[in-house]
Amino acid sequence: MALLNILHFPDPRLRTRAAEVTEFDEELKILISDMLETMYEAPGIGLAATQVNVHKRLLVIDISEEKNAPRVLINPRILSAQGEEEMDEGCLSVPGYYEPVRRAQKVRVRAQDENGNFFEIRADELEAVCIQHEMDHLEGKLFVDYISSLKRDRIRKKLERQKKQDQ
Ligand code: K1U
Ligand code: ZN
Repeated sequence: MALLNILHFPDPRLRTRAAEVTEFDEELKILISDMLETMYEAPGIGLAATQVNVHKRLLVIDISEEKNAPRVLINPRILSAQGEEEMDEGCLSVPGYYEPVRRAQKVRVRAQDENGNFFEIRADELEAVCIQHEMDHLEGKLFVDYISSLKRDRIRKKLERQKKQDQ
C-alpha cells in the first residue's frame, strides 16, 4: 500500500478529463487500495483518480463515521437525479476552504466494480453530494467552479502563496 500525492488547485492537471477504465487488472486493484489509504489518511470522505494524477474514471468514497464502508465506483454514470439541495463542500485539492454548492439531492448511479461487474446504487444527502463532487473531478471540474470568480481567484492566490512558502 502507498500514500499518493494529491494535486492542489490551481494545478492544470486537475482539469484533465478522465478516460474510461477498460482493464480490470492487478494494477487497477493496487490503485484502488492506494486511493482508499490516501483518502483515509487525508482524511477525506471521497477521492477521484484525477486528484492523484491518474486520469481514469475511478472514484472512492466512504461517508461512514467508522470509516469501514468504502465504495468503489468505476466508469460511473448518473442514470437519474432528483431534487436540489445546497451543502457546504470541501475538497482535498482545495485544502482549507468550504463553500456552499447546489446539487441534486438524490441520484441513481450505474458503475462497475473492481472486477468490471456492473451495479446500481441509489444515494441521497451527503453520499449523493460526494458522488457528484467526485464525478465532477473526472470531468476536470472543481467545486470552486460553482462559486464567484472573485472568491475563486482569492482562493487560488492564497493557495499559490502557500505553495511558494512550502517550497
Ligand atoms: O474530493 C475530495 O477532495 C474529497 C472531499 C469530498 C467532499 C466533501 C464534502 C462535500 C463533498 C465532497 C473531502 O473529503 S473534503 C474533507 C471532508 O469533507 C471531511 C474530512 C474528514 C471528515 C469529514 C469530512
Ligand atoms: Zn474534491
